[in-house]
Amino acid sequence: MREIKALFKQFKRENPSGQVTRTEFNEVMEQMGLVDPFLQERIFRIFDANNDGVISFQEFVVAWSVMSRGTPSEKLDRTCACQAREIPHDTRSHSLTCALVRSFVRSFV
Ligand SMILES: [Ca+2]
Repeated sequence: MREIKALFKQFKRENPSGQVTRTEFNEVMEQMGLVDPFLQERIFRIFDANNDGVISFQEFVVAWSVMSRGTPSEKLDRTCACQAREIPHDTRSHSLTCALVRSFVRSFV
């Protein structure tokens, strides 16, 4: 997570608006070895709380703090709760997302 934060700061320097686009975010994830477009999309949506296609610094901090607090299980519960609000009637997709997010969260613990 420290690595993401450093990269976000770099983006902020390069982009005075302080926002990270989907393309930029995907580049960050690719640098971390997360190259699956489905996983990239899910994680981007966790961060992009207002769904405007860019991640503001505030959104980044909120998502980051959610994912960096508590036990891995608690992180997963919170992260999946976010996802459930976005895709409430697609339980199979939700389960897959949980599995993917679990892998993502575990990479930081
Ligand atoms: Ca946003």
